[in-house]
Amino acid sequence: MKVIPILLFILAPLHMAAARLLCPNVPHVSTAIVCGNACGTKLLYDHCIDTMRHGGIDLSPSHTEETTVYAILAANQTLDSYDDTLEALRIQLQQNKSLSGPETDAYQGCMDDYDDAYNYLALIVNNCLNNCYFKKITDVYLSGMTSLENCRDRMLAPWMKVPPLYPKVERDRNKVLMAYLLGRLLQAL
Ligand SMILES: *C1O[C@H](CO)[C@@H](O)[C@H](O)[C@H]1NC(C)=O
Ligand SMILES: *[C@@H]1O[C@H](CO)[C@@H](O)[C@H](O)[C@H]1NC(C)=O
Repeated sequence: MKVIPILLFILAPLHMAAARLLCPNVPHVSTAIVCGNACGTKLLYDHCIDTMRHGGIDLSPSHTEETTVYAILAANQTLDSYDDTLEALRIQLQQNKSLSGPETDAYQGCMDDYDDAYNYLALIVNNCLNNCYFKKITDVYLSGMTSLENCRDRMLAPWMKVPPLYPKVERDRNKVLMAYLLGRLLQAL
């Protein structure tokens, strides 16, 4: 398991998404504009709008937010989603007496994959987005997405019984994809 020590210094600023950021030269736009710019398909666009609605953003065309706020919101929701999956993995490992050996290994491996994915994403929120530092965002996102895909592949192994956690992993991949697309807008500025 890879460790990323720098990120450990703060988790509190995750809650700053609600406060308004002031990153220089970042445009303030409506939800429709930011989602239109980030997403190349109608499916993703609708998913983006849902993410913002769920985050409590005012969706009216006249309401604008700094693009960073949207990116933090999507990343923050993804972290919450990862937490939910990690908890479900923990419950399987601790309470499910019918897991086979390979299934136990797969779930244990996924715990490590998710720890990595979580750390990469926390790094993005704390060190990049909350610091108005956008240069490395897509690389870090891609590393985190690779960790999730490792877990997805474990879930798809032939010896896995209809894996109860597979839908959560798929949900998380959709969420992190959205957060990545919004982060990419910032890196491209
Ligand atoms: C994301 O933001 C919400 C609302 O501000 C907060 O309750 C939640 O704890 C945050 N998630 C994380 C992982 O910090
Ligand atoms: C426990 O693991 C078995 C084998 O993978 C699975 O079929 C079952 O759905 C799991 N039970 C719960 C409560 O998740």
